[in-house]
Amino acid sequence: AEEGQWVLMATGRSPTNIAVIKYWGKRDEALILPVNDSISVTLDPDHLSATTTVAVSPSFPSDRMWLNGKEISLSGGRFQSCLREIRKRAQDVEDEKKGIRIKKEDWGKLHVHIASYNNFPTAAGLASSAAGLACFVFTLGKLMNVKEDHGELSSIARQGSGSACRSIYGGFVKWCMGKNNDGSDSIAVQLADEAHWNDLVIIIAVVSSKQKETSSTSGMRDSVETSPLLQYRAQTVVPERVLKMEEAIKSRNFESFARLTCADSNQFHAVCLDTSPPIFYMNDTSHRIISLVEKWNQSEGTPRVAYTFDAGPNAVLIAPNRKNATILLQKLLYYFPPQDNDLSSYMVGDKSILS
Ligand code: 2P0
Repeated sequence: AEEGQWVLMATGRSPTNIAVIKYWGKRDEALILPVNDSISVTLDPDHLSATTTVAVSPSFPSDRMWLNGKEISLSGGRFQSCLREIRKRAQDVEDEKKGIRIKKEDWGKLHVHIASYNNFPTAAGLASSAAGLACFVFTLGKLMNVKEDHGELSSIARQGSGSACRSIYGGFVKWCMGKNNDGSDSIAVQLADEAHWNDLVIIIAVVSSKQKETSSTSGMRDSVETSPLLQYRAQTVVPERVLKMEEAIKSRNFESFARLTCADSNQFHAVCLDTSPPIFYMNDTSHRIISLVEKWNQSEGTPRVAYTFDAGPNAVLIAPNRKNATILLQKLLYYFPPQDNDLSSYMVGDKSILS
């Protein structure tokens, strides 16, 4: 490269995460501060993850971003917040091989190019913003030699998309809502690492590949403004449930884990129904999957599998082991034969492998 034409790059990969205690509702829209704690499982990066390359060069006249090869606008406030927060913490960088030296005060003058890919079709409605924003913050931090710990990075990712703060860690993660008005204590912490309870198997049943009709951001705003159930959930139900879920995860108590996961998914969707106008994320197929699992669990007297649904109709099913996952798959294939076109695909794997 000519003098001043150098390019410095960093690449990172972040998986998406599935909440078992749901985040739904903000107490501060700008800083993205939630009304309750949430807990999630981070998937293996080989599946449902974002890979992002961030490049910086004096030859870039502006910040630009490409998602799956298509340029997208960076004008939204959330990306800008993450970019600003990382830039503020940038340190000196020296690459002797390339003869590049960037002083920390010079980062403000340099523009970035960001290229991000999801390894799962975005159209399937599963690729959440969580993996993308977490990856962007983490990789940009690496490029700019940011020294902050994971907690601080999670707080920056949170400002890109709430659920993104949980994807900064693998394993089981809790997003603590925090008490402060400035968001300084609204961070994610790891409850248990990737190796813990890795015989769990996660199956994602893709019920619909259509984009959801109500975005999470506007849906939860409406819920905060209109749902009395949301207030009760945030103040009374979740605090106790979070403690029980932490205990269930720690002791690998699948029965408790499954009961709490299903109950919390159902309450989240009840809050959606309690919203005015009501929000319907699940469809008939989702409801049939719930019935199938509930009947099976009840006939066995103890949960064989847990279900949870996010802001869309796709089912996330969690089994305690391969045996139960296999039986579940047989049931799904029997009741939802692939030619139905109802349930278009299954993704199977343990919590660290989805294939
Ligand atoms: C969750 N969801 O805990 C919940 C459960 C969907 C249902 O986090 O506005 O994309 O960017 O903070 O993080 C989806 O909401 O919303 C979400 P913003 P986000 O995973």
